[in-house]
Amino acid sequence: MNLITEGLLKVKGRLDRERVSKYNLTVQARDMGVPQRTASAHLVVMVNDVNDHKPQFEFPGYQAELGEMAPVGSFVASITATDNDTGINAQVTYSIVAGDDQGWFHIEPSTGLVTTRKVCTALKVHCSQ
Ligand SMILES: [Ca+2]
Ligand SMILES: [Ca+2]
Repeated sequence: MNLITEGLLKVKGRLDRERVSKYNLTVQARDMGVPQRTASAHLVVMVNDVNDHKPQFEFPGYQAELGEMAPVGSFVASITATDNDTGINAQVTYSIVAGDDQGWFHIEPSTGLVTTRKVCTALKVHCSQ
């Protein structure tokens, strides 16, 4: 007759993948006989990510200077943000959400590279395609 007992493993607290993403556990089973016999097995626990971090910009603000009549496609700035999550939870896309009503600037969604879309004069009122 085989006596089968279950070893149920539970977590004691909240797991944080950003601190520990993988646990290598060694589990031991022992009988109550004399002499006592034991066996061990490995249990690898992978912690799945949840989207609990927002993207963070490298700097709180950016400043750029452009020459008057800079040609279309001129480099303005390179914006970088990182995200401590993983996979799709860490994928960052960039967009300009305010301050560019005239459409002077373009930001590359995947890289954060900002370039000019139009030729702008210093007065900012004469922009042409
Ligand atoms: Ca995230
Ligand atoms: Ca996370």
